[in-house]
Amino acid sequence: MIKMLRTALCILMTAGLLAGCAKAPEQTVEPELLLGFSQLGSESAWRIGNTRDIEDKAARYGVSLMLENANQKQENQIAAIRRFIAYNVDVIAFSPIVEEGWDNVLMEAKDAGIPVILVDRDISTENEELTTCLIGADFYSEGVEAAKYLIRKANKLRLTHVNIVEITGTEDSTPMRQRQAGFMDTIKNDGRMEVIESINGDFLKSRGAECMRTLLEKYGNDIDVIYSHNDEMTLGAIPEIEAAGFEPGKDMIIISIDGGQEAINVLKEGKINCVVECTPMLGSALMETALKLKAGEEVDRLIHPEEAVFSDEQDLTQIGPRGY
Ligand code: GYE
Repeated sequence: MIKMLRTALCILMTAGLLAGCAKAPEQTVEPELLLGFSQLGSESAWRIGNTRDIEDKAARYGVSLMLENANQKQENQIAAIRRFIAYNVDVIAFSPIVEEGWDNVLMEAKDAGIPVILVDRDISTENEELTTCLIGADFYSEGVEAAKYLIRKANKLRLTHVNIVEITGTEDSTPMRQRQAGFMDTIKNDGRMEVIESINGDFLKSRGAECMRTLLEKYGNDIDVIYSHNDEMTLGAIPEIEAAGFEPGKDMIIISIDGGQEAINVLKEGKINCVVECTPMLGSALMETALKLKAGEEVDRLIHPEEAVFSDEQDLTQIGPRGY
């Protein structure tokens, strides 16, 4: 469904009309920029916050936004990009649900002369020319930060062997691949660390709960750590851990990624030990980049926002409202 924010459209009346002339011609001034954005879905607080931020910033920057939500389906995203091309938008942006399978539709955008911005997630392609840039978090370093926290925690608790279960995000998506890679690369030289199972939770709360039930049935008390690729799955897993008679944050170390308000509240309660921040506030960078492309200016190939780590090592009262 197309949602238009015609924030920059204004109608100038001619001097003739102002002078009271009956048949004054109207002159329409096109908005400075028409941006087509395909959002991948609404699976998490992160995603909803990201969509809201992009809508807000479009309004603030005077950008006319055509927003489509693909409801977690790549085919819907491809169809949306085709509609943006047919509509002849100035710039196309999209958050690819998975990395593979975009070359054909992006070639169509290129042939139509429409620049494409990747938002949040990356694609896998041989042809770098198909997109202009990526605006999104450094997921690899988020995985590294999660692992570094775990190593510090294991040192502090003097653990000699650590059984980890990993609940991963959407298969073949950039955050799933990179959060896993950063984490694995960082723990691999620490002989105490063992990932006993990686299970796919698709970034969804319901799947996080299901995965946790399966893991608890299989390993029970042997689980020392849950490394979850996003807050939603973590929030789904926690009640399952409690229902199985364990205390999350004490009997099991819980590490999450995103840093949405709900997870930060649970971190403050002591049921999550560490949350690596991933900010969804990409709207300003997106609008600025799209305006530059429209003006024919060069843009940076990669824009990573700054991100923090929140954990039980800090004074958590200092964390302000998260906004997502
Ligand atoms: O971590 C998760 C969302 O791509 C960074 O997608 C994003 C991830 C985010 O559903 O909550």
